[in-house]
Amino acid sequence: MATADLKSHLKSRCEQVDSALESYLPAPDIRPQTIHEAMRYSVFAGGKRLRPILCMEAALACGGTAESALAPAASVECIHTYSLIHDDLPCMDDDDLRRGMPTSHVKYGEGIAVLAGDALLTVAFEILAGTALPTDGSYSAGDLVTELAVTSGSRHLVGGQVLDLEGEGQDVQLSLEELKYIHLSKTAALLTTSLRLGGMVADASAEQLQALTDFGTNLGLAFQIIDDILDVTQSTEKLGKSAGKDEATDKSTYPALFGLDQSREEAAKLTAAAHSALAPFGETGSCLADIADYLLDRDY
Ligand code: GRG
Repeated sequence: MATADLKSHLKSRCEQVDSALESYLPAPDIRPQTIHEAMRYSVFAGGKRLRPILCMEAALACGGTAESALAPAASVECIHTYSLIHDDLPCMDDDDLRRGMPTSHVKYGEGIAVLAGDALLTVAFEILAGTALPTDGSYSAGDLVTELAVTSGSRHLVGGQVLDLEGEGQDVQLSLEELKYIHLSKTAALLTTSLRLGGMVADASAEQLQALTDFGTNLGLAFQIIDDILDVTQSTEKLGKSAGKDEATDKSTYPALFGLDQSREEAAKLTAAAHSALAPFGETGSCLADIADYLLDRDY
């Protein structure tokens, strides 16, 4: 797909995701209003909606419809937004800006920010549990919930954050293997699960689910390297979050360990591996392939 067409396709997917989120999230006038406003504040602050879009495109690639994946798509965006809110807290990365807006704790205070994250984490499972699945399909709502729970918990998202916290500080230099492990847990796991949930809704075969897993793993690793490159090369204004923070905090990243050129080469190699993983889909995998290229070339 030409870049302009892909951009307009992604924009219309974003609109679908936003209207699904609008309908799934508790209304802002439900008591206690503050928490529902705070949940919506962070969810609708912007964001690329990458994870929900991958979920929908994976469903299409596996022969289903993008619309049938809207519930899991909304649920992974809730998990992602929760992780951003908590990651920005003073006890974690201590950031004031996210998605171009003041972070949740700056706007609502730390207590409400913690609770908004908690509430998004839990509503994600409520939304996911309500997914309509093919009646004669191979996957149950329990399979979907287990998939998201394992990825969100101590073995992946939370676990990656633990290693990230432990790896902070001037006297700690992470090895490449440790860095890759953090990237797999913090970034690649949720991208992969987004794809797999889309696949499950479309009753994917074992081979298709494995292909989505391989695609998501390579895409996720590339995505994090690009994210770390952008932290060095782009402005806070462009990114909508504090730029230059990794260098300022002496964080072990790909660019810090290997420089920008080698990091770009590695991201390109991983993107090529992501493409190869899509082979079983043939032409139906072309949108996922285009998204991988688009993410490699992104500037925010
Ligand atoms: C469980 C508190 C907690 C954290 C888990 C996922 C995570 C660890 C922390 C979130 C912050 C972070 C740097 C995650 C790495 C993945 C990443 C680059 C996220 C940014 O994702 P984008 O660019 O964000 O898709 P938008 O705002 O566009 O949705």
